[in-house]
Amino acid sequence: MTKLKALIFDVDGTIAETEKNGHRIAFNSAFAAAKLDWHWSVNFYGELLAISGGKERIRFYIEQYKSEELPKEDLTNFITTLHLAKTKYYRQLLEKGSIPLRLGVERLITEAREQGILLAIATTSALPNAMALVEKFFNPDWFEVIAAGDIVPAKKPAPDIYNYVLQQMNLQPSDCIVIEDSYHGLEAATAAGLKTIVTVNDYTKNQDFSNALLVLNHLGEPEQPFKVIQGKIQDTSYLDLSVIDSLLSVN
Ligand code: XBP
Ligand code: MG
Repeated sequence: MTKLKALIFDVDGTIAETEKNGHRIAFNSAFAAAKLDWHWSVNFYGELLAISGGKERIRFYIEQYKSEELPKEDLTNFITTLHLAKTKYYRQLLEKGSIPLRLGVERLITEAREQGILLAIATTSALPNAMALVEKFFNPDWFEVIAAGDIVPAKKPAPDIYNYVLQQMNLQPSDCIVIEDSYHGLEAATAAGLKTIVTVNDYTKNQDFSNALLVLNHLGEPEQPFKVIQGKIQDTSYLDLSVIDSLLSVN
């Protein structure tokens, strides 16, 4: 019988490739609408991803690169307003289908639901963004908890969001597996005592995932096999619950 009780998913970069063609574009649209000549290129945005959270990322950028342009007193309000506009643009991009799910995500979520495995979301992104994605592709009722953004004091790599999910679900870390895409996300889950499978993307593929149970290029499908980047796994082309069970039985 399976030991697993719940799968906890990160959103950005894990459920969908949201960063390059989603959040980044939305930040740039918000800058343009505010008549700021700021532009975050694909490569530069990769550097900015070291800062978790959209509001925190804007603040870092201003402090590092644009400190002379803006009045310090109104900075928090200014960032909040800019980020609200960014959220609006991001949701529009999701609505029009610019942000597809990653390979294997829908299959694994469907299998978990069929087998009575609980589902949860733990993301740094703002709640309206997480909800828009869940509403577009799934149904909020499928998830025991959708934990997002400012609901906890400290964002990833702090473990707060994962501790919150565990509390809300009344589960132990050993009951769950996390699916993440980034070093920050892995560190957050690991610090909460959770075992993590990482599916890398272009922004995260060179990061350190030595704490992960398994590192893949994506979750795979029967006809579109994954590549195993780190870890041992039975001979298969895609990650399903039986593979997760076999991983849990040896780790
Ligand atoms: C995601 C993030 C977020 C998004 C932007 O990290 O860092 O900040 O880039 O989202 P993770 P908001 O995948 O580890 O949760 O603008 O909504 O904050
Ligand atoms: Mg992520």
